[in-house]
Amino acid sequence: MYLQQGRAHNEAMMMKPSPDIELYSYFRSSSSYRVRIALHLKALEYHYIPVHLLKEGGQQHQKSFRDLNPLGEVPCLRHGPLVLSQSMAILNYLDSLAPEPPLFPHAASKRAQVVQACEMVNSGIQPLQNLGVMQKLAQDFGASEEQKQSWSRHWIQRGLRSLEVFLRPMAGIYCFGDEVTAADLYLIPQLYNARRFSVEPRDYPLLAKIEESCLQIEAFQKAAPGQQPDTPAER
Ligand SMILES: N[C@@H](CCC(=O)N[C@@H](CS)C(=O)NCC(=O)O)C(=O)O
Repeated sequence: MYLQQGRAHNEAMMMKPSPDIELYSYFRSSSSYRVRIALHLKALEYHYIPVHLLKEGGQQHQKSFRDLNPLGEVPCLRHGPLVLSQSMAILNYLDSLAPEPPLFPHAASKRAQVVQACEMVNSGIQPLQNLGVMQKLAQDFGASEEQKQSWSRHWIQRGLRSLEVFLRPMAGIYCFGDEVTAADLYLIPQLYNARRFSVEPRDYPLLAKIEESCLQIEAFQKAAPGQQPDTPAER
């Protein structure tokens, strides 16, 4: 009974767009890319609000944006009075708002493993090569462009190597079996990002195969950095 009610509610939601969702995003931001995939997978309509991370000294540092996210990072999602940052919090919220398809498995052990894979990217790779870290390395330690690239490559390669090993026993066509989970939403943007630092996903055969499967899904295609309202004509 409750299940049926839940499903009916969810179906009604799927048909009814949620134009009151606003996503503050930057086309090339891998963390924003994760949330865009989730919104498209769940067929939730949203307003895209571009935050240019480089223009005007970085629009993420402007007061109007810091009032939303004091950390000055995208993504940031607004739904009515609720303002959320941190992709993990946002994905959890979206999973409650529109439970189908679920991003996190219900079984506790599987759910924890999916979160582990997400965090291997979210804590173990992305923050170490984030824009603010790169800028600090240059400003305070005089790191050259080449040194910054080499630094980033180190953390990306270390993280992807570990993910390749961790996911091996669990993977199917996606990170965990044959259903998309949040782990895929963290992996695919990180592989996009890896290429920007000349790390080739094909050096990680399992991850490359998962990427190929994910990129066949429309939601991943629509969320891609090349398809956003703020994607420049020439990059
Ligand atoms: N853990 C955060 C990471 C957010 C993050 O680092 N966003 C980057 C873009 S991918 C950013 O806004 N960087 C701006 C800066 O470093 O100044 C999340 O999952 O949302």
